[in-house]
Amino acid sequence: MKLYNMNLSNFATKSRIVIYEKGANVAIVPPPGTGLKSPEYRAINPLGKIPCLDADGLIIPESELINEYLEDKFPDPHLLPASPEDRARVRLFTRFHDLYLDPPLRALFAHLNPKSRDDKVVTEKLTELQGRLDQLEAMLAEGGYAAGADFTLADCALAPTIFFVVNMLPGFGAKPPLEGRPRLTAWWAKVQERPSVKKGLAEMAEALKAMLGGGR
Ligand SMILES: N[C@@H](CCC(=O)N[C@@H](CS)C(=O)NCC(=O)O)C(=O)O
Repeated sequence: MKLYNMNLSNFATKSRIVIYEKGANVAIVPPPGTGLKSPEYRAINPLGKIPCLDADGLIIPESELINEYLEDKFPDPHLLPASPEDRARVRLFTRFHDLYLDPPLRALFAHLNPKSRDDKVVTEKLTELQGRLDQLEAMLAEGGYAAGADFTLADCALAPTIFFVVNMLPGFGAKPPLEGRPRLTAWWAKVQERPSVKKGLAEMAEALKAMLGGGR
């Protein structure tokens, strides 16, 4: 089994954290050829996005599908709770992450450089993102992991994106994302201590440093 991966991708990091957490025997490899747009990679994953799992011939794109498959395939340690109700609670976070939290953040990536940024778009997307962070603050469990006492797929989804939020927002002069959000602050401190998360985020940090210092 192999995961097509780029360390800087928050979506790929979602799936790497699950692999690390489960100690699953999955090779982590870069996309072939020249990268995401290469014909070699498009032949494997026509969507052209990362991550993508090659489950011994079954091609599974989409990070959350990959994570659910890994959960089914390698149930120990489990990252979804037992009851349908608790599973729905966890999946609310993963859907919220993919559909609502990531998009405004992603829209800001193109405006990182102050010289070429569109201030109107930045203001709009920052407002949307701050609203999503308020919603997340209201959703998070108190004093534990995202959905309660246990570490779950919810934490795997949120941690890489909050890494970007924490590291990027100051560069836009935005309100610090943890300020006035005590649950998010407590969760962020706790989740970073989890060895699988620590490893995934360290890889992201290294890739971010390489990208920002590229060519020097
Ligand atoms: N919904 C997808 C999103 C994946 C995604 O957008 N990945 C980014 C990297 S973080 C990517 O491949 N971008 C290249 C592109 O969109 O062309 C998932 O959950 O896997």
